[in-house]
Amino acid sequence: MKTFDVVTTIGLGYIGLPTATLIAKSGIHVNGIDVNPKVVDAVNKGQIIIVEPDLDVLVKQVVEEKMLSAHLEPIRAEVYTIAVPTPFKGNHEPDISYVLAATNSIIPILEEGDLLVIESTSPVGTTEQVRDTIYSKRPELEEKLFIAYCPERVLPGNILYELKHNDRVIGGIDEESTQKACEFFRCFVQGELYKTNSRTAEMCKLVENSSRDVQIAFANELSIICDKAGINVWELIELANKHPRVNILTPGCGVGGHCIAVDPYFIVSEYPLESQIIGKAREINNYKAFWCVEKIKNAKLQYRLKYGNDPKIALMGMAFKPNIDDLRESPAKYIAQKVMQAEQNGMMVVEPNIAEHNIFKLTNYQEAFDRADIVVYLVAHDEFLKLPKVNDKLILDFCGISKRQVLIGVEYKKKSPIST
Ligand code: SAJ
Repeated sequence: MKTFDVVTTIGLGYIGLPTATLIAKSGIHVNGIDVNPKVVDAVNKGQIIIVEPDLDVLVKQVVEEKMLSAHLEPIRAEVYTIAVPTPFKGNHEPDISYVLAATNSIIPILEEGDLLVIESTSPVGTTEQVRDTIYSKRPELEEKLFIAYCPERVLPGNILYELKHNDRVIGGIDEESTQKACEFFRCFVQGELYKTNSRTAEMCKLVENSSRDVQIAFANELSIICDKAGINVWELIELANKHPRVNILTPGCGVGGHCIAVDPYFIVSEYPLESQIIGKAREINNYKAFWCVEKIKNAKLQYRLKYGNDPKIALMGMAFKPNIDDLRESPAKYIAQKVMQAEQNGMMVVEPNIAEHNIFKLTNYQEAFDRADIVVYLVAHDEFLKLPKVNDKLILDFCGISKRQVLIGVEYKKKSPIST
């Protein structure tokens, strides 16, 4: 099998840097390229500016061993990987300009026999577009390069493990490209490598995240129906999931992050008439956050009508999912913004995973809980599970804290009637 000596990885973010590090660890020299001088400086000092367990130790090690170095401009290699962001524009259309800019930056240094792998989440057809872009500028290389698409599937917080152990889907622009890319990934991936073409591999990534979005939308829709029907949705889902072929996910305050809340639009924008369920799931998951805002405002109004004064409200959690510090596309942050736009009086914002925030003044979770008349659970952080169950406060539980408290045996602290 072919061995590889030098790789250039473009984009040293959440995916690119761990990937570059893992490749370097496998004994291949890696040139990491990033447009941000701060990232380049940090990596060359063996440091990182993102939060990911164990990555700092590994980066330091491979930099000290001179297996990884960072640069602002691409350096000649035999394999190039692209892991740059693909955001969407205002109208939810994918923006592949970073992928094309990365491609253009290496076109002058490409040579016959080189392999190029795109890892960025991309709309269907991107790899072919990259191929056409390269061959239009370097026609002498036509059919002499290997070009493939191989999406990542890692979960932030567990990236190093998953990069190595997850199965991968690899799709080339032709069979030779697929084969060559498989040989490359075999150098540092232990999971299975499944071969396909580039369009299927691109769609596969989009479909994985859309599938999860649709499933979460089902759970979120149930939570809204059950609220109207006077049914405890957590108990309902637990019971329904006793069926051997039913597995309903967990409702929350919406869907956040930079993947599941974004990738389905790459399908919807291209196939608007055909992607009815995928589009509707996006709507439902976005609506869930709006619904939570209305619930909080309504609870506040009810309290004011009953007691003649404003309640103190604790908004528990700002991250886009439990036990992380990442606020990107966070529905909890959106909810806090909307609720506080209306009125800031008596509002307390809690996020135990970050020390400070440039917009919100953060309150310690225990203090906020103790002082609050209304406790709103937005994110199921572990810290909140330890808080006592009380019935002298109104609890708005949008993320299933109460169910998890039952599982770990948290008892009621007081026995007075619910007062709203
Ligand atoms: N969520 C719920 N209920 C659930 C599960 C999740 O409301 O039952 C919410 C979370 O709170 C969060 C959002 O969904 O707001 C997304 O969280 P997640 O843990 O489902 O996914 P991400 O965005 O951290 O990572 C996803 C993963 N994709 C799939 O599970 C199909 C990961 O494997 C991908 O690599 C990643 O997207 C990516 O980079 O595309």
